[in-house]
Amino acid sequence: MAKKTKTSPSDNATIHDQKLHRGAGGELHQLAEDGMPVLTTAQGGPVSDDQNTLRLGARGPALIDDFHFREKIFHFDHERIPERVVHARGYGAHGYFETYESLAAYTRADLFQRPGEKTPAFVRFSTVAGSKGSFDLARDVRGFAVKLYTQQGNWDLVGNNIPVFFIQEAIKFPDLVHSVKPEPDRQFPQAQSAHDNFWDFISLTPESMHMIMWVMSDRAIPRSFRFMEGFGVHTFRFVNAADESTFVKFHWKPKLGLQSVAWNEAVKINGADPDFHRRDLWQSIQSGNFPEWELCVQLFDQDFADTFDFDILDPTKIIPEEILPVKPIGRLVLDRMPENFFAETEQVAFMTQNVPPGIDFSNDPLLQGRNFSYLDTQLKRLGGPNFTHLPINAPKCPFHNFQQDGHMAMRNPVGRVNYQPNSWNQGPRESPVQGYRHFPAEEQGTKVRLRPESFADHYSQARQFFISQTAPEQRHIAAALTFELSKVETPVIRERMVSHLMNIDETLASKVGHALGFKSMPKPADAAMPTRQDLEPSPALSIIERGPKRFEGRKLGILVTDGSDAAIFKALLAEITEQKATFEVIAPKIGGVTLSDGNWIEAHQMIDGGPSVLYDAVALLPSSAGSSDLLKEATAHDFVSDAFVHCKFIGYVETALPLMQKAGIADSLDEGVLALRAAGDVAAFVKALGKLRVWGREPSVKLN
Ligand code: HDD
Repeated sequence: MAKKTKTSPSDNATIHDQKLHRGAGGELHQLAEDGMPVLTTAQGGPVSDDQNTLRLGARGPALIDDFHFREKIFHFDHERIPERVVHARGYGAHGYFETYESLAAYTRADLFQRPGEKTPAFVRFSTVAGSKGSFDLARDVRGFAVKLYTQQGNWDLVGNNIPVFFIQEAIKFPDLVHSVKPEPDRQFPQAQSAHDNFWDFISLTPESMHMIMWVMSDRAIPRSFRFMEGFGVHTFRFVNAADESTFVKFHWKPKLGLQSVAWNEAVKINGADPDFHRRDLWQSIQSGNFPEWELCVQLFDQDFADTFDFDILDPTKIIPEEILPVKPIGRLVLDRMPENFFAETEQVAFMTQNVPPGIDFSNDPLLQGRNFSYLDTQLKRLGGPNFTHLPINAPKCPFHNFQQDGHMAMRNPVGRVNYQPNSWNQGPRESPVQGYRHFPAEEQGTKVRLRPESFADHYSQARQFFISQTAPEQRHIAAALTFELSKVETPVIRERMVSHLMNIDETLASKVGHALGFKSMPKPADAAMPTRQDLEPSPALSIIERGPKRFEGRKLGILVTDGSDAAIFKALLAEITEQKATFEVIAPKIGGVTLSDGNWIEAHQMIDGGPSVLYDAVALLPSSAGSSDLLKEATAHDFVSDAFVHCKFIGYVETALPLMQKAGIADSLDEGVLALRAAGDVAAFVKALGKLRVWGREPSVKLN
């Protein structure tokens, strides 16, 4: 029998003539002949051959003895868990929330007590309708779910990038979702609302009209998760140590300002890079440009609620910021990508009912229904009641209870006591002082199935949203409605929908009706509340009004060829870096190009793989010879003409003119197409990029 060799903790060792390595935890790893750890089964058994199944003779049948093959395939066959019934496609990141000031006057929530306090966070962004593998730039609501691991347990603020919702009642949620998902007989369209079932349901559900205005706006096609707002949607309560309640609405404001893409662009991005939003978040965090949002609150009391035009429990209504300003209370920074997508982003379980002491619910019927729903979905998705044992879902504060057993229990009680009260003076105890106290709201009434009358005005805020938009944004809403309804095959649904628009804005309705080819306009839809209020516009609702001042966080696409002007190229890079923006070099070959000064530069994309829809602005720097070569490339023409049509800023050198001619834009140069004659022109060009788009160009290119 071979003799065991004694090993010291840090040393490699030999047992039974095997090479061994002691790991960080003191465990011994078997090493393969080349020094790498030996491949093992899930039971830890070393594997000799992972290339061939065990069979009877080289050409014979497989043998049932092959436990390694059986285990490997068994595990593979079980890799998938059910995708989320909504918000299936998502992308998450870790970070922290930092409190600005003590909010003790309003809430006893521990995370809001001390200025500068940092609370670990995990955020998952998502689309709603598409399945897990769908594309990022669907016209859709974006989920904005935040898990804050507070010292008093996890707080999940499960919001969206739109502050209102389609329905007022949770009982309608399955109908809403069924209608927007692929139709059940044909199972298409994927990740799209442009089909009969969705618009049928919507046109029969007038309460959805306000949300529809948002979803048809550019809010539903954000440029990046980093450039969108988030909202808690419902009215919640803050409750302080004296058990006094203040109503609160939560807003996340992106530090880099708002930005969306054009629909024509979105459609092309989906083809060029279906992972556009994921890649953007990944790249910015990996490169140290950490996205940031401010958490802002609207705080109000019952007196305000009583005098406000709408019911603060109605999730289809906002409180305009001009009426009740938002107060910044902290910032959220995302600075770390998950190490494993499945373990973290897929298995993270958000639940609206996860609130710490000091945060409570209102009677919003949608919120109350949500509080009932989310636990079920996690049980279904994650397979058992112990999903809180998964590291991504476990609280980061100490926790103690007598819950035990069940599938995959990772934390198990030790000792005799697993109940209370007990005589053994052991175990955790409830604490009326420190424990969660529900706000003692006084409630009374008869049991009814009734929608309050105060929820009946479905058009006033829909109109307010529309009239708060700038002219280009209004054009986009009309174009989006026209596009979506053009995909509806049943004329009566189109008409019914336009009859609702008549109640929102007659000009919008007639624009859409005309674009759909209506011979005459339908009558306005019957309204539950016949008089529409004429609300003041709220400029805070416009994306363009809330855009950035600088090009920071955006990306310039620089088209180069061999012989491109090195001085202009270098000046561009310097200015872009100074603006804290990024760039990609697009070249005829991925191998890169040699600039006019003889220096070689690497390309990030070859022309076919880097269409201009992937960039916020473009610079055309081909040399004379390069430009004439690009004349033969369809994707090079598209690069130029798409950038122009999408109203982007374009910087160009003289030698790019033949290419611009070929792309059909050389004769329509405007203030957004800037000549880069010398390095000195570059600063002015990069400064102009902060405006992001030349919307004045839009009517001439008929973008939508
Ligand atoms: Fe929901 C997921 C946001 C209404 C039922 N919802 C889900 C997610 C977000 C929202 C962001 C994805 C969380 C993640 O990334 O894992 N949902 C909202 C908002 C709503 C809303 C802002 C209205 C204001 N949801 C809503 C209702 C119901 C649900 C009315 C049911 C009555 N939602 C669910 C769910 C999901 C979900 C079925 C699917 C996957 C999950 O929960 O974890 O339970």
